[in-house]
Amino acid sequence: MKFTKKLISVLLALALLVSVFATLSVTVNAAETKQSREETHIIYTSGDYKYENIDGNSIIFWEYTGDNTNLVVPEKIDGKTVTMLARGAFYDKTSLKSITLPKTLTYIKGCAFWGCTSLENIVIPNGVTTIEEYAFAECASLSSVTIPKSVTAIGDRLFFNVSDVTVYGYKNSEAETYVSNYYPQDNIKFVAIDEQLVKGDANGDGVVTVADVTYMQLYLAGNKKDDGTPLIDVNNKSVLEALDMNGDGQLTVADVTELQMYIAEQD
Ligand SMILES: [Ca+2]
Ligand SMILES: [Ca+2]
Repeated sequence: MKFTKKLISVLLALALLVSVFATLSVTVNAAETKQSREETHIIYTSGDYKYENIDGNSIIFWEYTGDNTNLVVPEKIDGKTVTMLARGAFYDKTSLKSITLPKTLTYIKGCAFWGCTSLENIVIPNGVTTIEEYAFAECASLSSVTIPKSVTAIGDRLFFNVSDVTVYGYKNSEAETYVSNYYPQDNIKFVAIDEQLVKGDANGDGVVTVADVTYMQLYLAGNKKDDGTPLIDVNNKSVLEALDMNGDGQLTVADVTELQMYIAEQD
């Protein structure tokens, strides 16, 4: 009885050790993972693409087997929508210099671009929610990554063994938080993308409505914000451009009229 108990505890300890080791090797060696993962998944081939069929409509982009330098990943393969990049999908694609990812993408698994040593920049499409750990590890030439607001989860050590990367993203986004907490700090920086101003959106709420007409009229009447500054900062070039409806370089009552006409046309 005692012996059995001891044996069980030894076995448990061994199992724990094995599982810890397995986790480590998954994280560190994407190539090994790739071989073992195909055994438990049914993978289809379409030209240079391999994919896993999830539900008959959506697919996981499993692997790219070509060697293009510039690649556009399609939104659909064999009529099915690409929604996810598999673990190590572009592992060691050393010839890949640029890649355009489909707008349909929502999830990027770990180590997706591990070892893409020629890849210089990448734009993550709006709609992606998660980028898992080590996605850009060992991407020696990578200089910029654009991360949209839709990304709300980013895994550990995205830029493992990569230096001098600029992450372009939005203020107060997960990308900004991630970069500010990143270690080591010296090789990664965050640059905020200017919010695109909507034509005619005087009050800056993202939509153009009659409220913007009123706001512009209040501005022209000399109303100020609580802090004493004008309601509209016409010294900000992009603000002026967005609100100068007739394009004469000034903000006047003529622009209010144009805005009213513009809104009437939209309805
Ligand atoms: Ca508005
Ligand atoms: Ca004007």
